[in-house]
Amino acid sequence: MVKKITVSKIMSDSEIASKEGEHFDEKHYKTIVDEDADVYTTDGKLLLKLRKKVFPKSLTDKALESYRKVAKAKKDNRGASAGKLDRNKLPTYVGELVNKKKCRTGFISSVSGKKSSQLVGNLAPSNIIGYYDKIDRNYAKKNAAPCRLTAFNRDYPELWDNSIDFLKAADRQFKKLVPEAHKKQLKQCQAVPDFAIADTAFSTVTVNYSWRTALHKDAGDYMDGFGNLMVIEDHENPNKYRGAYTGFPQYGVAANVRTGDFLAMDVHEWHANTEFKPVNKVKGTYKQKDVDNQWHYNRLSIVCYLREKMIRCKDMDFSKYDQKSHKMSGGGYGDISENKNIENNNVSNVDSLKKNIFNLLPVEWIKHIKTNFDLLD
Ligand SMILES: O=C(O)CCC(=O)C(=O)O
Ligand SMILES: [Fe+2]
Repeated sequence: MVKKITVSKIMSDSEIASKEGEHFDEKHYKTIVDEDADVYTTDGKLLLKLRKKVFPKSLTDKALESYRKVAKAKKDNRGASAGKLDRNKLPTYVGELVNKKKCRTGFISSVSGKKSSQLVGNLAPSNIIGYYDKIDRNYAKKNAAPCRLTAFNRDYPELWDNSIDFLKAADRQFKKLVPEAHKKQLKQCQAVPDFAIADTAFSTVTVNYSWRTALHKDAGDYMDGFGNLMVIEDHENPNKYRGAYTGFPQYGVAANVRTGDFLAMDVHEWHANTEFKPVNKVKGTYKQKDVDNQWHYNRLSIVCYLREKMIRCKDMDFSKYDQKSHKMSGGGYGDISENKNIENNNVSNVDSLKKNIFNLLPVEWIKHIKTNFDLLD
């Protein structure tokens, strides 16, 4: 019999909502789940199911090889989950801040000196792969299809393909543990088969590397579905950790998800990670900023879900859109200048020279080049 735990609210809805973007440390939590268990709220709602060691190493290794690099690229659009604005976490192209909010801000570009039309938040080593349900901003004026590949799938199809068995295994856990939600999500997902991940109930995957999320609820995913989280500790990175539990602070309960484990979780409840606790001194060459922001630990986390607006592309005739626009994606996945440390021992001298030159360019230029020209990988 799997252990059953019942939890009640220790904070009111308005109290927890006021803490959006803030961190909750391990000491906040009364219960840390670290064994097979099902956790329900007192009103009978499923909060999480944890299952330890359900994925074999052969599958987690494949996913790790596929996602390690893309997960490390930093993005400025993770909103509240990236935490309260912190200068040391903002991209270098952000100059003076305009109309600053708790987790997002407008800004004057330090490159062009002009006010940007975008809002930014703290950088986070967190990226979206698989399929997406919004037009890429860069193609907005070009009659592009609303559903599309992400840049990772466009640029690294072989890495993507190599991870499908892992995603299928995640889908089997989802089906087994939360069958009703899986059934609904599978039907909705497979209604748009071009943008479904194989025969699973997922369209999209978020991959995070050494990232401690601040208090947030996930957005943009199918409301009647359920969240699926896996962790893989990167054996090529010696910076081991304890902690970084996935917690529901309103209920005082968190789960220790480690390599091979599966967590079914209600991502529409407030959640956040506890602090990373180092096991050893920092090993390897990292920029001070990476260590300051704790982006050096070996925790890869993977969230699988269905984008809720993908259904708009059911039976869509893509011929009315610009040719192949649904197979395009702009932006690339990397903020290259933030990722000089991405190890790539196989690049030739010319490639590494090219990379070094590009790394000297302002980030906005790199983004522009990556978006509009097929020059960079
Ligand atoms: O890594 C984790 O434990 C949580 C990740 C998460 O909540 C997210 O990516 O939205
Ligand atoms: Fe989340």
